[in-house]
Amino acid sequence: MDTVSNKWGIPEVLGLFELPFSDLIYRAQCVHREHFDPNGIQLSTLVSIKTGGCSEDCGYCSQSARHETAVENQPMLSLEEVLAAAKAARDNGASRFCMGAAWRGPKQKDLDAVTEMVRAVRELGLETCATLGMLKEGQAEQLKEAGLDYYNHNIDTSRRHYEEIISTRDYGDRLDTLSKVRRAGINVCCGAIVGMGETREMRAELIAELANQFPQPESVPINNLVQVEGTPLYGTDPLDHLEFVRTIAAARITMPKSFVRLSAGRQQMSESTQALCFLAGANSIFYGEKLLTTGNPEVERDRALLDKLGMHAM
Ligand code: SAM
Ligand code: DTB
Ligand code: SF4
Repeated sequence: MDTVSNKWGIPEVLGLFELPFSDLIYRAQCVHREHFDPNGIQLSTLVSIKTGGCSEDCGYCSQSARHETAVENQPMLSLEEVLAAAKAARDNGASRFCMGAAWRGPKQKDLDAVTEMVRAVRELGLETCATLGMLKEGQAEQLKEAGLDYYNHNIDTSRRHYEEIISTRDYGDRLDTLSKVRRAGINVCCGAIVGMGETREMRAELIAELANQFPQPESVPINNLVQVEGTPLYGTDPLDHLEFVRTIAAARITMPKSFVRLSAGRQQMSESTQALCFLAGANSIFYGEKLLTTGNPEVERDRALLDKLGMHAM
């Protein structure tokens, strides 16, 4: 890292990816142990508060109205439904609750409903996160007012690869919403998806892009593409699992104080790969049988895995 500018260069991040695997994991472990309890993991439950029918054309997404997938459109959940899901998540041991909506961005009446949800979920003692798409002037402030802890908005891929994946918005639109979130004083949750046909260099670029945000995002979800039939990215060559672990390690080393979240794609991973991700510095998972529209390991299986590894929820 350039200690004057505090910036990570792309060759430097690529250098991390190219380390012998043991050296990379050792570095990631050292950094992780400096800032976190290495055996603690945050359990986060995700609920889709509005599903399908999205006007955007993200090539990975089951919820775009432009792709023919098996996902059925559903109107926004009621406050009662969201609260019931949040209570169940808390009773199962989750400490964080993330609400996702298939919107390009929220309309004012949508946002009014979401702010009510945020208030109610927070009253249960859960950390709150929302991911609602692009925000207009003043909307982040309303979410902050309601007590929202984190806003999730991913850069998704490297700048150079972006237009291969999405055409209905650009990288600048993403960065613009992120700066609104930051200005409103909400913690930033910003990460990416890998396994979308990008090169290793592009993975290094996207890690550098995340790490060079100032301040760094407090929360960094790393998703492995869940391939959904009917989406343009269905059938892409899957990413080698050890390369996924390397991506987690690079995120941990470059963003030492951030929560690095092993996000989508866990259902397709062996327990050993997941254990390597924890060793590489991931300290949060999605917990509960469903992500937004796709599957996630069963709660009992995750509990058993954490037990086997001697890890505890935090
Ligand atoms: N519509 C909003 C947006 O796109 O910002 C919020 C919800 S969107 C589904 C949240 C994030 O989920 C996306 O930015 C993407 O990173 C991730 N995601 C969506 N579909 C995925 C898939 N099939 N595999 C992995 N991650 C996915
Ligand atoms: C994030 O980075 N991953 C989550 C959350 N933020 C909203 C979403 C994963 C979605 C996986 C595909 C699906 O279930 O539709
Ligand atoms: Fe819409 Fe978000 Fe899916 Fe893109 S990722 S199609 S914006 S729901």
